[in-house]
Amino acid sequence: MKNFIKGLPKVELHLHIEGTLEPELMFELAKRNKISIPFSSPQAVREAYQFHNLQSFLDIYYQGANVLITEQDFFDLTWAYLLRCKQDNVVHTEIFFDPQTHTDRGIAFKTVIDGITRALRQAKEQLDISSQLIMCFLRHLDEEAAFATLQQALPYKDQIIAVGLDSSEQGHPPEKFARVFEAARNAGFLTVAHAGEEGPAQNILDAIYLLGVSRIDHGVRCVESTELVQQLAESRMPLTVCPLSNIKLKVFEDMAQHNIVDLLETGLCVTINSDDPAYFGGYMTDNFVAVADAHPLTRQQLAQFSLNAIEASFIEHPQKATLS
Ligand code: ES4
Ligand code: ZN
Repeated sequence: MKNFIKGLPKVELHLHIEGTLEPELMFELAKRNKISIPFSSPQAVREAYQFHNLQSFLDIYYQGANVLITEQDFFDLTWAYLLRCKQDNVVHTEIFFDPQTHTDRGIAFKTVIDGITRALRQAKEQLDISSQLIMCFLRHLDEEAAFATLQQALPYKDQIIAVGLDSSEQGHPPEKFARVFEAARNAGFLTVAHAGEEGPAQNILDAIYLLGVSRIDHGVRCVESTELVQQLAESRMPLTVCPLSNIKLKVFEDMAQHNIVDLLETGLCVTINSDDPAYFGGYMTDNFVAVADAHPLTRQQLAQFSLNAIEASFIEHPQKATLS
């Protein structure tokens, strides 16, 4: 089954580029930029990755991003991820980036996006991997900061297909960003949002109705409302599920308890994604294998995850034409 999974063409729809920073590259960039980090070795960094919930992860994750300074750093980060995509036969990837994590440290928006998009262009030419870029707002920051970030993105709107919403879900519901998402949609961006990861099923409904999203990121807590599950199945609203992430952040006790296979069998458009692979112990193939090891799955079902991801992707979306 491992070989079948490895060879299966895959599409990734939920990947934070800052979450692909491997400890070795973190050390290399710290050295290159003369930044001190509170770890003695890459191994020590890995040992510190013991999380008990989303917030305990985010605290370490934002700290890790401090080593990213130059356009070359963002290129190197993105290129390393794209080489991993090639190994895993990921043929298309839609990548989140969090500009506020960097602009709040004095790094220019242009530095971040130029480095990332240079790697994406090179991947198209040299690796035959296509991609889209999704800009996320940090939901623990205020609406005004999100509006300022949207403003900074406007000159780059031909390079950004959608806006998203990530960071701490608890205490920061979708309604906080209803106006900025409306402005983003009016500017021609598609929208997505993390919802129903740690937050309640209501956040999924609010992301759909208040933020106008085309996909729900995570969404696994939809099962708390049978009516919502039925609605998601009928509308084929995609859920970008991240199995290893959910185990590391204790959303489920173990992979056998994960509901992704139930959701697939109920007819939802569920997909498998790696989220923050450098922190959660695995890229795309690892996530597929972890699910298949814990649940009996046919090859047809494994392939269905890829078919769902193609259906859910923003590849050649007609709305793209309105972005330029
Ligand atoms: C994230 Cl797993 C997860 N949830 C919410 N926000 C995030 N940012 C990076 N990873
Ligand atoms: Zn995520």
